[in-house]
Amino acid sequence: MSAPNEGRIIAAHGRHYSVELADGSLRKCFPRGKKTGPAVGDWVRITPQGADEGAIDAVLPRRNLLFRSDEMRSKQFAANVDQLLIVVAVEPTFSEDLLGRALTGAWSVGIEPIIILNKIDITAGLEAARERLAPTRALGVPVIELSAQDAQAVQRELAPRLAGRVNLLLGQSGMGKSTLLNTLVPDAQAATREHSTALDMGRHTTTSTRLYHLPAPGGDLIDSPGFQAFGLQHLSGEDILRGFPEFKRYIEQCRFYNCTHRHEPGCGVVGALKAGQIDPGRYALYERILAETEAARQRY
Ligand SMILES: Nc1nc2c(ncn2[C@@H]2O[C@H](COP(=O)(O)OP(=O)(O)OP(=O)(O)O)[C@@H](O)[C@H]2O)c(=O)[nH]1
Ligand SMILES: [Mg+2]
Ligand SMILES: [Zn+2]
Repeated sequence: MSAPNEGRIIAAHGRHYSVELADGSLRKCFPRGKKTGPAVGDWVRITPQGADEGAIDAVLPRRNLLFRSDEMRSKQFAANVDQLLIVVAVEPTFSEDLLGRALTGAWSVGIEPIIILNKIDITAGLEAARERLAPTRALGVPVIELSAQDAQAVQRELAPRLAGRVNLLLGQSGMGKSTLLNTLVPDAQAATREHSTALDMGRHTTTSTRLYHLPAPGGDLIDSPGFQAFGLQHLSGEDILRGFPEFKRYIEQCRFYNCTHRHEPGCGVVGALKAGQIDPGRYALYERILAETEAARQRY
């Protein structure tokens, strides 16, 4: 059990945070100082102020933090995540680049990813979507096919995998993350509406990250705004390779211990690529991420 003045960040609203305490109560809390703020999922120690406010004194040690970073800025997704639910859909078309980046980001910090292929009721594009997921499926990442609007399917295929874990929904806008949340947590409906902006076409797009408690069999689910970029310039060469587990057995064949798997002679990875044993799209993604981290290092 956590101490009475310890709680968890369940929502981030720019300058202040919603902190949930052990007794279930919520407090609007402000961080002290100007350090990088906590993320949703962080456990914090607070000093209560007044009836329902508080100051965040410290962020307790985290198991992991998923974030992205590019030239312009770095953005935290969530902390202390057990499982990343990467949501793609039959339509609109998803980006394989962003999918690969989300996988790399998750693996680099030890978060288990699974993919949800949503909107399988749109049968016209289903086969094409499956084909685009094939290289990822070949890595052994579970792919769950469902329709977020089909409550029975969601309960059957997804709910048991979420129990006892902190799960983060991540994906491009319009893939159906919030729809899934609303199917899993019927009480969330009001909150989603409250925290989203109605656009023309009656579309609701999520504007802030928030953690919800799932009904039985349980677990926590974090909904997040759709992303359009997933820079990984903070990763080391080793971190990146953790994002490409299919390279591992070929790396053992590289001539040089410090091989970067691009132009070096005797590279096992390049050999496997030429022999058709490594997917060219995955290899191209590796090259892009590596180039990005090198460019970042030259700037500093
Ligand atoms: N046909 C079909 N439409 C769906 C399904 N799931 C979601 N949608 C629709 O897809 C649109 C986008 O759904 P959202 O849940 O708002 O998507 P999101 O991923 O939360 O989007 P952002 O908050 O912008 O990141 C809505 O119009 C949903 O009704 C599905 O299983 N089938
Ligand atoms: Mg949403
Ligand atoms: Zn190599």
